[in-house]
Amino acid sequence: MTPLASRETPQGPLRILRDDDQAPEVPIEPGELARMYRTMLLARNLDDRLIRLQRQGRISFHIGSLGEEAAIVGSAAAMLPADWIWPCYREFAAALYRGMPLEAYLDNMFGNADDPSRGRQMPDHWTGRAWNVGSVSSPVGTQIAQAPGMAWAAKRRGDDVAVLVYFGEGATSEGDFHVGLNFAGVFKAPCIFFCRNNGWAISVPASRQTASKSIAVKATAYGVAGVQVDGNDVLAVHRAVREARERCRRGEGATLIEALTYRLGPHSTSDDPRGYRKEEEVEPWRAADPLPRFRRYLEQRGLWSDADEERVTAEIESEIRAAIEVAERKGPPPLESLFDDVYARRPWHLEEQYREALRLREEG
Ligand SMILES: Cc1ncc(C[n+]2csc(CCOP(=O)(O)OP(=O)(O)O)c2C)c(N)n1
Repeated sequence: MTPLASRETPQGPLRILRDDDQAPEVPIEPGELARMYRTMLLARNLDDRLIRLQRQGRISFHIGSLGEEAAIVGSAAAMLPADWIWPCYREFAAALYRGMPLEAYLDNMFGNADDPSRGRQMPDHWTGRAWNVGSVSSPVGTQIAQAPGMAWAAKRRGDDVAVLVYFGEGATSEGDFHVGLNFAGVFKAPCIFFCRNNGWAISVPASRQTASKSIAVKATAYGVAGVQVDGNDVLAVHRAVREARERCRRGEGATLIEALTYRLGPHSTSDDPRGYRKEEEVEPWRAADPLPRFRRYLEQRGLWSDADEERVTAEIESEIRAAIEVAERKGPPPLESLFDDVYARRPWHLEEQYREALRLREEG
């Protein structure tokens, strides 16, 4: 089920969903399984809609999760409400799973007046303190060093809080990867490092990121647990993260999880992967698409049907349509807000610029 065998550890990644779509002893409630699948469907529909909005010039950018939905939703579903997640940028489905409303996500996509980043960030740079979701940062990998700091603080306070941090395999070539994992290893921070190894960092293949056999094997050097999982098997991802969460609770510290998956789409709305990768490489991963795979499992357990698929898809489409309509109508943040949130007390030079901006607006 993971066509790029060259990225596997010798023992192979953890799998739960078998080739016959059955899975033994899945300790997840049927209602939660359906919610996981629904969120994966929502992510896929959102990707499709947002790419079209970008092509119509209604948003400026989108960075999607096509093909990576199992890795993203399976991991988010395994965390507890008091936990935190530190996203990369593809994990909007994880934030939605944790309760971030669709409208809040779309507020950021439009950079409108209700966007928590007040339109100062690119689209797909959402954040949500209310749902324990850290802010997406543009520089690759910075969150890998921030997350274990937060996890260590929780440990010092004696809170049962763990932190899940997402990143791609390209980010493992950044210094932050070493800083974060080394810190977590030394201080036994309750942190789960979740690498979505999706084969490509824009146009650079995973094979150019490391000479190691895998990303997971690097855990040994940092003295943390390391697991490689089939990232298109939502149940295996859930189990790997839940077990890592339990290690955090027992005070055993961090885990590095490498989820083998594949970026079926472009890096973002700004590139065309046909310029750097061959269609023959993509095809087997289309056949390993995590959505139909999970759906077949749910169907054979009697937890999902064609009628459910049709009803839920229609629900999702109308939710997305309604939320886009509201977010698009809100308009941009007020000009004055440009000068807020920088200093507690505005210094004289900013005060001057502020007055100048108001004057220019009045003059039209
Ligand atoms: C420090 C830094 N270098 C380069 C970039 C440009 N850039 C943005 S995303 C990206 C690829 C990241 O790949 P990966 O970490 O594998 O994550 P993926 O996009 O595959 O999910 C690059 C090089 C950046 N944003 N920050």
